Amino acid sequence: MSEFIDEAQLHAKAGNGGAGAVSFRREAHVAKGGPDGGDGGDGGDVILKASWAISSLLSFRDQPFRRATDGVHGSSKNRFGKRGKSTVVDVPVGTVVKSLENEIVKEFTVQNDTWVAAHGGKGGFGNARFLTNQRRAPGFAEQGEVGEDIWYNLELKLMADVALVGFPNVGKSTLISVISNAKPKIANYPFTTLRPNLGVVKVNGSISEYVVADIPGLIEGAADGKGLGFKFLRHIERALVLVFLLDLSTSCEHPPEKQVAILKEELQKYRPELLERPFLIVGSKAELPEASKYLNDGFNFDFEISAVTGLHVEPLKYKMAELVSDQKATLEEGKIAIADETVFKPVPKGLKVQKIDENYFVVTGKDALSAIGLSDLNDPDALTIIDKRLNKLNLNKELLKAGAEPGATVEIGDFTFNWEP
Ligand SMILES: Nc1nc2c(ncn2[C@@H]2O[C@H](COP(=O)(O)OP(=O)(O)OP(=O)(O)O)[C@@H](O)[C@H]2O)c(=O)[nH]1
Ligand SMILES: [Mg+2]
Repeated sequence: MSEFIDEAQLHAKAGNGGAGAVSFRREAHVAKGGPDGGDGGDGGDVILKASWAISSLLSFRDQPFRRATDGVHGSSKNRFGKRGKSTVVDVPVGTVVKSLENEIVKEFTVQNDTWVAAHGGKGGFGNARFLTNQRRAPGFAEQGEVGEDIWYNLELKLMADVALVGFPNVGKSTLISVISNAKPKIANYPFTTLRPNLGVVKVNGSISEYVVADIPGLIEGAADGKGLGFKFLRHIERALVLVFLLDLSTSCEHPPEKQVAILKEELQKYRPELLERPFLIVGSKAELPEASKYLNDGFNFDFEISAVTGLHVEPLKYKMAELVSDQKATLEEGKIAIADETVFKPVPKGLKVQKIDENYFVVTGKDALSAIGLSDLNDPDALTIIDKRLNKLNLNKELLKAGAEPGATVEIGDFTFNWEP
């Protein structure tokens, strides 16, 4: 079934945190009042949310980039910057999120499940936060943290929402080719389709979409193994809606009424529950003159279509969407589980030391970058704070482990210094 896996990439960029402000109160009789620089706001997150309304990853293939907005900088008079707005991105239930190294980081198995794909950066502290007894006039503030910026691989095992069931050569593949993105082989002889085709149907742009399966034609005795269709009946077991496509031309050996009776009987023999699903009775090739014979003899069709001329194809498409969404609405949460195990892999944080050259080291990692994120790196007080923070992150230990010697050049982001343990 591997050909039914939908794949796409997601590039999630969360908002950056706003910077803290450096500001001093203005008072009539004091040259420089106390610090009153407010904090920056946090950046917004990029959040994924599972939704039945989406059936494929097509929208990510069109455009993989999803971003949230930045936090606003703090300002004077202790005014905090506003938080950035988070972005909620709908993904189909059944989506598996993997890192670029192909490790599973999240699976969406139930409706409305949410997960943060990229965390917004924290807003920086304003200079008011750095006021101490010894430090009356801190001349620096914290920069906002950079929001996470991460690529993911997305995978989805496509499941049919609607199955087209019919005798060979009735036009199933032709129909799926005009309503969906599937491009199956079409030919005027029975058993053209040898394997199921899945196609995604988009209705109203991308607000609602569903997956249609075109399976090989069924014939009398299919449930007992006759023809090809039997092998593929299992593909329609999970379909929410069935469409019986009946040939109105003279090329089928049975009239439509007989066709549907045989099809239902075969499904009944295979798995009786299949007949409890909502279904539509659709006449195919309705534009042919010979079709009028059946259309007037009292048998009731839900739709009489022509995939070739497009007759009634649009209303059929909408009706299928309606039945699918009704069915999905009644589905219990958590009915579909794709894998037994869910592995959560935290996004790398902390600090990492890499040796670049003789006694030259580069430090990366989110926490290390945050630690040096102060506005004025020449301010001695600011340097003391950075020193304390890096100590807390065990920078000294990590540098020793990496083989650094006193005097080594150490680079963290834009900040370079000579290391004295
Ligand atoms: N006149 C007319 N011919 C159609 C229509 N739809 C399909 N056909 C023709 O019917 C033949 C069979 O079409 P397919 O779509 O391959 O039929 P199928 O049901 O997928 O057939 P199998 O894969 O063999 O089960 C082709 O020659 C199509 O061009 C239609 O609406 N009107
Ligand atoms: Mg076909």
